[in-house]
Amino acid sequence: MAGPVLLNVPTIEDSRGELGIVDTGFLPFAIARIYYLFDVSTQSTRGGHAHKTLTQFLVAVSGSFSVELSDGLGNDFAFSLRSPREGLLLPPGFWRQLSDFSSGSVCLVMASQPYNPEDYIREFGQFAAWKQRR
Ligand code: T46
Repeated sequence: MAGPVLLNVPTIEDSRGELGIVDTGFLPFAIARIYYLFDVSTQSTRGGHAHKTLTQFLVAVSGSFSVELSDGLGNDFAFSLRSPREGLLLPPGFWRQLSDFSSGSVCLVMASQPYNPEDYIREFGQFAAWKQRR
């Protein structure tokens, strides 16, 4: 899989509102777990870790937040998620920090694997060293 990328989520709009669809085959992985961040203080920062093998798709289903990424090799990426009509496809091997949550925002995450604490690297130096070894 290539680097992190924004994908447009197919939607259907009618007089009642809009419906976003993440159907089978839309993502390049089978969804094994869904979780969401809500009631996040506008001052809070989430993340501060990398995943060794987990692929994710993040959607701001309400409000907005920022995602800052590092590949641990000197390349940084920044995304502003502010629409339920798009999402960030995030491959494994990126340090991430989520911040600038708007009041009432919700970050929905679709993930390729069940929760596994051993998939996390929570210290940036260890992450950078792990990337160098790959
Ligand atoms: C990520 C960002 C965007 C579980 O028990 N099961 C789970 O499925 C998850 C996701 C978390 N937890 C536990 C682990 C911690 O004790 O919930 C607590 C908070 O998790 P964490 O500090 O990892 O939360 P965030 O917001 O920093 O990170 C989460 C995801 O963990 C991570 O995969 O990419 O959201």
